[in-house]
Amino acid sequence: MKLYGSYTSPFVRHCRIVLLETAQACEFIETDQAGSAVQSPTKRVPFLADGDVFLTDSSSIIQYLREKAGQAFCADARELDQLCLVNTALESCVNLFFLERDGVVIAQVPYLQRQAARIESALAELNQFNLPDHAPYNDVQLRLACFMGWAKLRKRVDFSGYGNLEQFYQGAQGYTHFQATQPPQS
Ligand SMILES: N[C@@H](CCC(=O)N[C@@H](CS)C(=O)NCC(=O)O)C(=O)O
Repeated sequence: MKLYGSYTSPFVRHCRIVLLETAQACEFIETDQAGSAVQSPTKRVPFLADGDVFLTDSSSIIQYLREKAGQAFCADARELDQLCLVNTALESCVNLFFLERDGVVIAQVPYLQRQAARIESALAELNQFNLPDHAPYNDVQLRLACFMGWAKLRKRVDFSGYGNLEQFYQGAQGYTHFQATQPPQS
């Protein structure tokens, strides 16, 4: 089994945590944008190859890894919806990051302002969640922790108004597999 990704991607980090939690052997192949552009139809990381199986989204990869280990991914539609909410905010955040890096001024584009507003409204909703302060974490919580770690690293979100999320993140930092997958801090 081979997982293709970068050490900074929050989507890839979640997959790496699940690999550690399920103790499955998997080769990690560091892949940049040029690599993903030719190897995956999404032109993004992560993607996973395992014999005949080729998966191109972190959520399907995590479901696959959990299934292989005899574990549940999302327990029900409500939990899946929570995961989608975290993902919606995360994908908007990542898109705005790449656009700004390419010189786009978010404040000048109404649709991008909508994306920025979506991130804040999703965070306000996530801040209302009942979140644990230590492991075990479900995949919604792992995804949220990966999102927060990435947003902090890239200085994309001011979490000071989201006390519950901050408290949750402090707890997640004590989780061994979260620590082990920390992105390079430079
Ligand atoms: N929905 C995808 C999102 C993956 C994603 O956005 N990956 C980013 C890295 S954090 C990427 O490869 N972006 C490159 C690009 O958009 O060109 C997933 O969950 O795997």
